[in-house]
Amino acid sequence: MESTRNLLIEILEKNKNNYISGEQMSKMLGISRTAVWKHMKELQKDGYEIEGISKKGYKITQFPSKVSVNTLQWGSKTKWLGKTLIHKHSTGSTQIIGHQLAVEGTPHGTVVVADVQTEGKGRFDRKWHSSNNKGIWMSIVLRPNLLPNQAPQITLLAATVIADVIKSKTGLSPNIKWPNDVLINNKKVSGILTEMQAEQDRIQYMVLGIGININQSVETLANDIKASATSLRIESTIEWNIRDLIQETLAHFEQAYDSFIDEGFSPIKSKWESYAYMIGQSVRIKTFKKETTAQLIGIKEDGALIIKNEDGSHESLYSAEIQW
Ligand code: BT5
Repeated sequence: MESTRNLLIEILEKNKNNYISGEQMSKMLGISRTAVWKHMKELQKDGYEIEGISKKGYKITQFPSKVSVNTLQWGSKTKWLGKTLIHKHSTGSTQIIGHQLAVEGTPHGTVVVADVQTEGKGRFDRKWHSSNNKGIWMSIVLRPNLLPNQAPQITLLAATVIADVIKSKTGLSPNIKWPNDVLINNKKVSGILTEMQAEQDRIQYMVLGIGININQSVETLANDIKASATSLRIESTIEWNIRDLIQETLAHFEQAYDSFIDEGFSPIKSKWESYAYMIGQSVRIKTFKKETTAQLIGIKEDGALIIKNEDGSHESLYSAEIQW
């Protein structure tokens, strides 16, 4: 059923500039014309706009922007990511659901998406503004066969994926601010929160939280982030299809994750460096122990940030904030 509908969407997408008859579709899908018609009705319920003209056939005029389990799974380009998918209209935080599901044994690649989060979380218990239908608020449960100290690599991988999606879909030029911010024109458009449950030598599970501001206007951004945050709409003046961007992000993530598992971190490191923010420049950096001025040099294979202190010494940081 699901794969028939996926195929149907694929056929409609390929033929979006012309009409395709019910008979052609029934032959291509190996189902009756009545069954084709029933699938069309289901698609329409989920926001696909399909024009049907007798003797000519069907043509899709609008893909849905509405986010639902159906619209995310139909037309999805992933093999394993998001096959278990939970969509909430409103929830405290998708991270909390991700942890609950992980503890209950949900499979690797489970995705939780919300239209609005009432208690979106950043790192160190900071707040993450997640307004209704204005962005991507989602968590991915992963069960990687990695050592706990490799977890930061997943954060960096996710940042390159988000930067890639933004660049390829919108043509904008994102940067990545170590470790977990994606910026456009020096303002934060996306943040990543990586949480995990681990034993000394094994990650039990990770919950990777991704927040991307999509359709906020300057007026609708919360006051405390107006000066520091942005959205794809603010930067491009275009309203974006959130469903499409979620699917795109999942497809890119799956590909990047699989190649990370096969080929290791090197290709991601190079890509990360191509997006890196302020590399080579002097910045203020705050760690738990100190606040200092240092030059950003790059990242290590394990994801640590390499800085050059004012006395010329190099240092690797695993937890720090680069100040604005
Ligand atoms: C982050 O923390 O950037 C991680 C954000 C992760 C959000 C996702 S959404 C899905 C999942 N469910 C959750 O509950 N969380 C994850 P951090 O680096 O600590 O940045 C937090 C800081 O970013 C805040 O203190 C604000 O200054 C700023 N901020 C808050 N909301 C923002 C927004 N929507 N856009 C840009 N900046 C924001």
